[in-house]
Amino acid sequence: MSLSEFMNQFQHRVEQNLLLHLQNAEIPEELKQAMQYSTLGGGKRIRALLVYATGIAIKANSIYLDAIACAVELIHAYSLIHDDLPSMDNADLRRGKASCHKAFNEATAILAGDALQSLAFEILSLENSEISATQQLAIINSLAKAIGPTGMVGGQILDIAAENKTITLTELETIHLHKTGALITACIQMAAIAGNCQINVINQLTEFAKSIGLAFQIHDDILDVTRSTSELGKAQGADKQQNKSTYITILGLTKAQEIAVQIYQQSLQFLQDLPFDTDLLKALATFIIERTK
Ligand code: GRG
Repeated sequence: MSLSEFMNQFQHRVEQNLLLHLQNAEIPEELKQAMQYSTLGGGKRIRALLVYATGIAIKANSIYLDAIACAVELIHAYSLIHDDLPSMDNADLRRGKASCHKAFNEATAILAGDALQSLAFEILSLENSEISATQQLAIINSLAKAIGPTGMVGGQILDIAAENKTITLTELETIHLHKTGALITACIQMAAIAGNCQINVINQLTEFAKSIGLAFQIHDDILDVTRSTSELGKAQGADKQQNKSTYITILGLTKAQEIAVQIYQQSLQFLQDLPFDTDLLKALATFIIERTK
């Protein structure tokens, strides 16, 4: 399967599953509208694609992969809603349309984010005959850890604290690894757990994920200065406006681009000795550092 066939097929698949979860639940109308608005019909679905690409590589059961793919996209949508809030990045535009608090209001946006987060865990914890309860628990633990105080939310507070300050490259790497990398890493780890991988394989995939998660965020910072608002579907130059340190402000654009490529190449090394076909994962990694939005 080519990368574009894979992407089309599985972007559609996660979209359909998200729609089912959001349509069928009994949710108060205003909240449901806000949750659907921020989750459906937008986004590259990279996190879900990483789940499926890992699952395909290790031949994991696809029914539970659907639950994991939905969960990571719900968590991602929640993080974007909260990231855009006036008290955070104060962004008016997301995925080419008004951010959630602009389209609805701040209280609804906060609650929609909260509700998406809970829904993700509800879906992961639904009884499923295709997976053992022990695996399910490990998967839920992996996600909870990745997005909580020692993961994404921890990274977000470090990111806020670093505004208007000059920070070191190591400090910036720590922010990226937590704020963005932890969820990306969990996508791959959860699929690996669902596929009953041995610990050494999970560790190897985790190293790949950490590297590609870091390359993803460096490339995101590069796009912020090299692409237009209409190309990105979100405000261009947002990092500069908020006086944030990035790989570009610390090292300059050319060096930042070189480092993103180096980290991407390192990530591929971690796939080298794995005893299964990792072509889709490699192709997705390439997409991550070549994407234009
Ligand atoms: C307020 C409780 C509370 C938590 C907030 C906001 C937050 C926690 C964490 C933010 C983490 C965050 C938003 C990271 C963003 C990383 C990033 C580059 C997002 C863009 O991802 P893409 O390009 O987006 O995959 P699409 O739109 O394609 O899905």
